[in-house]
Amino acid sequence: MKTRILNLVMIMGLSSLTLLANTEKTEKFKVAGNCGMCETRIEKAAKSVDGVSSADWDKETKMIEVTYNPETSDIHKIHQAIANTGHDTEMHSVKAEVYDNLPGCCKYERMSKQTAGCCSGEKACDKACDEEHSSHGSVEHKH
Ligand SMILES: [Cu+2]
Repeated sequence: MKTRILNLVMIMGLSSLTLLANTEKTEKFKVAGNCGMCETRIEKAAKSVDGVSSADWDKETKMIEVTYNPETSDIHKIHQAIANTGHDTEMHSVKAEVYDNLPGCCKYERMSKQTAGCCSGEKACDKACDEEHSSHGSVEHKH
């Protein structure tokens, strides 16, 4: 009887683990960049954010696919981390001096300022978004 209860507890534990894993979100967005060096830099930046389990940037399509846990991380942080290393994203543009410090081969064509994701005006910024943005350091925001 005791083992049966134990088994039941284990099964419940396992299924809640599965539930946790299911809360992971995968999102794709555009990140400006050129070469393999950019790819390494972008993916490293994305993965440096807590809660991000994978990041894969494609230098042909300029799209990054990130898988993260929305409970411990959020997409803004990921955009911000990438922009901090010198790469424009749909939400954040890089400060000129950060961009200037990139190696020559990585000097990509700057993204148009019109593409700012949450702040494009199509979708009003919510409070969390504003707070997140107000804490920006080296990132220039597109408001
Ligand atoms: Cu590069």
